[in-house]
Amino acid sequence: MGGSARETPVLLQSSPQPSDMPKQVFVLNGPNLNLLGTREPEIYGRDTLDDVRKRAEARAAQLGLTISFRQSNHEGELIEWIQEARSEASGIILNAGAFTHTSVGILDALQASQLPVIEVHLSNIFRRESFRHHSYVSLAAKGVICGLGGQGYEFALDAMAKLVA
Ligand code: CA2
Repeated sequence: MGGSARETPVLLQSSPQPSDMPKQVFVLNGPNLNLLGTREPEIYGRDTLDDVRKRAEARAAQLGLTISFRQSNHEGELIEWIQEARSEASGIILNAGAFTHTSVGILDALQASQLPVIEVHLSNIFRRESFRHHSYVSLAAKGVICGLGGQGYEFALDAMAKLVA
């Protein structure tokens, strides 16, 4: 029955589910990276960390990701952020600065997070002093990008978008 009567379309509207929401990536920066753009431009370039952050945010938006971009000079604070990422983020992009070469604590936190990790360095650590050739972070990283300056963060986001898709 009902012949020509049109059925009223029912709009099924559900509240946003985690899978509909943009995925968040933590972009964490370690000691002295707040000095970027002020000294040693021949090694680290002329961009400030704020310039790097703005470009990373723009790339993340193109990729449909949100980022939380942070810097700390304190190992414990970086470890707390990595622990926070377990519940708040889908992946971690990390330039641990000098802690890269020293911190088993950061390695343990990354491994405990079970999140995809991409390690970034502005400089090519393999063209520098031998103590920079070893990275604890690499043991927990899916991949490493180094030597490409601030652009490395954008490449890391491109890769992370695929890893968390
Ligand atoms: O190349 C990188 O991104 C590093 O992670 C930077 C660290 C260094 O200890 C690592 O071996 C490689 C140092 C960051 C210090 O950044 C400064 C920037 C401007 C002026 C002084 C320090």
